[in-house]
Amino acid sequence: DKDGSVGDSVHYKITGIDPGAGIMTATENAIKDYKLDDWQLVTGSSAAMTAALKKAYDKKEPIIITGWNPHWMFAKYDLKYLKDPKGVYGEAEEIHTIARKGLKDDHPTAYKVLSQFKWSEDDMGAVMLDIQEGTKPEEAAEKWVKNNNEKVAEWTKGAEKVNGENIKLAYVAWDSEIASTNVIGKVLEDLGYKVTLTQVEAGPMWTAIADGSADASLAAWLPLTHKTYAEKFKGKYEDIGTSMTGVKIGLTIPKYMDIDSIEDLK
Ligand code: PBE
Repeated sequence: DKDGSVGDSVHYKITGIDPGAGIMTATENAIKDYKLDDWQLVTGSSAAMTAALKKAYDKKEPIIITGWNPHWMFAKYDLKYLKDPKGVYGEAEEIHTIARKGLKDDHPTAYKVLSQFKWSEDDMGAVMLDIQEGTKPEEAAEKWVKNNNEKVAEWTKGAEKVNGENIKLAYVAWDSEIASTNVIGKVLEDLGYKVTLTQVEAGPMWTAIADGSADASLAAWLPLTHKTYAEKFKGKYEDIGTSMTGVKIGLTIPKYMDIDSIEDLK
């Protein structure tokens, strides 16, 4: 008898994001591994998910979403991850910078900056929150770059200015990657590049790096989140840097819900 259960209260739905996201694959695996047979992962987008979260949160209604850190939602709302005793969502996840083959020879300055790019959850959080509060991504990036000269100087150390060469960065419309891609786009622009930011789905993003139609992406989450993509394109891209460590994905709920573990969804 499941009347009055958590499942009942959310209609056995987990509110997800774009289908290509690694967290969606991980959640399908969680549904299998934890035997959540009645449950359904609903596809959408990051924006639709955070809108659903806001709507539920404002009314103190239950909701289960696919969440990740860094993300502004943890600053804005009191949320918690559901415990994952089976480790379906992985452990020490990192954000990597991936580049097309040949980037180092073709654009040594961009390659250098991209491989030296490294920042903290707080850094990214500041940009994300600014965007969330209505600032245009490119303006939020410009502001952050202006206010963080020292950090930017570390990324651009040894990088020589260029003269209008084109660089194409591919990214997915995840709040975290909108922030990082705009910031690095601005830094490369300041060094003299003409930068194009191309927003695509996760699969096409990896494909673009592998076939060389984009130069780099700051949106590779490894070792687990994008494992399928990394394996599929093995040998066809270069992993050139780790921009952040200690990131995380998992099922996320408001703290006012009184469950603690994915096991509690059964
Ligand atoms: N995310 C944000 C992505 C990687 C960055 C966790 C939504 C994903 O699941 O693929």
